[in-house]
Amino acid sequence: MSIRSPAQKTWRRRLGERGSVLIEFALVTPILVVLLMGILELGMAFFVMSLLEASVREASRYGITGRTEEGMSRADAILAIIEDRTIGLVDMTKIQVDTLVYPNFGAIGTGETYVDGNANGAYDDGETFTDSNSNGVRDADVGVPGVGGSGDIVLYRIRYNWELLTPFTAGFIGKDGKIPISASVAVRNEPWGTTP
Ligand SMILES: [Ca+2]
Ligand SMILES: [Ca+2]
Repeated sequence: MSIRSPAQKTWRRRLGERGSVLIEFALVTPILVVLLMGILELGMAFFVMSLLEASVREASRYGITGRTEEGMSRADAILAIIEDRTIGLVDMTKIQVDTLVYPNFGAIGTGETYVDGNANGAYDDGETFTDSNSNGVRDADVGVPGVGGSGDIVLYRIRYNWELLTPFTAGFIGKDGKIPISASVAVRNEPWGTTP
């Protein structure tokens, strides 16, 4: 029979405590890492979102002036502004930039009016509609693609799927490893008239 001194007992107890601390640490560390990665991913997505919002505002500020750059269409100049303001973080081949012209601010996001013949609350083929943009089909959005002329109301809209940097966080953030981001701004073009 061995008799342990009080010092040995304290030592063993401390070893035991240290062991359980190590086990707790081993259990908690992966959770902390995932949590940290999640925070970093969300932070990055918010950063890209703020860049996209700033870029769409900047693009619209250029657009309302009606100014054209040498050898570049206004639409291309708008894309160039967005590319420049997103500091290379956005894949310009995957971004969706729409500029839509509306008859008034209230029309933004509205569809062409129709008579709901079968009263199902939705437009169905064959129901009568007002073809306000004269393209022969009923549109769910009355906006006409384009950057607009003098005094026109234009909606600038960006849609982008930000890809997560760490695929293992996809389990609890975003959709299929991506975070959909959209930014839009509606402006009225300055009345630049026609050049004499
Ligand atoms: Ca209907
Ligand atoms: Ca139409």
